Amino acid sequence: MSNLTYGMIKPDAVQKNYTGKIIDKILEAGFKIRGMKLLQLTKSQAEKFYYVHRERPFYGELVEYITSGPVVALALEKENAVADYRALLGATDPNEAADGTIRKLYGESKAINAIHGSDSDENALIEINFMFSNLELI
Ligand code: 3AN
Repeated sequence: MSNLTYGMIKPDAVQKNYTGKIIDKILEAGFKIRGMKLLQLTKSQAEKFYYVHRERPFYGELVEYITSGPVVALALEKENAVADYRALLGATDPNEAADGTIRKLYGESKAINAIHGSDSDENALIEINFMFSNLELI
C-alpha cells in the first residue's frame, strides 16, 4: 500500500479564498505536504487528468470547470493516505457529506465540490506524476 495521495483544491474554493482553511484541515488530519503548487490547467491537460471519466455525461462540464481558474495541487503523505484523505473530503455531493468534512464545509454541489482526492493508490501515483516533476517533490 502506498502512503501517498493526490489532492487538488478546485477553482471554486481557491477563488473564495478557502485555500488556507482547507490546507489547515489537511495538516491537522496528519498529512505531510510533499509537493504543493498553484497552477491553471489547460483544456488538454484537464482532459488527460480526467481521462478515466471520459465516458461520463458530465465529462465536458468537469473539464470546463477545472480549467475555469487556478487550482492548488497537493502531493500528500500519511499512512493509509488514500482512504483517510477521502474520509476527510466527504461524499462527492456536499449535501450528503458528513459534518466536519471539507466538502460539507466548503463545497457547493456535486460538480463544484471544493476538492479532489485520488480514489486508489494506483491513481494517486499517476496523478502525482502527472502534476509534479521530481524536482517539485520532497
Ligand atoms: P470523487 O471525486 O468523490 O471520487 P467521482 O469520481 O464520482 O467523485 O467524480 C469525479 C468528479 O466528477 C467529482 N469530484 C465531481 O467534481 C465530478 N462529478 C461527479 N458526479 C458529478 C455529476 N453528477 N455532475 C457533475 N459533476 C460530477
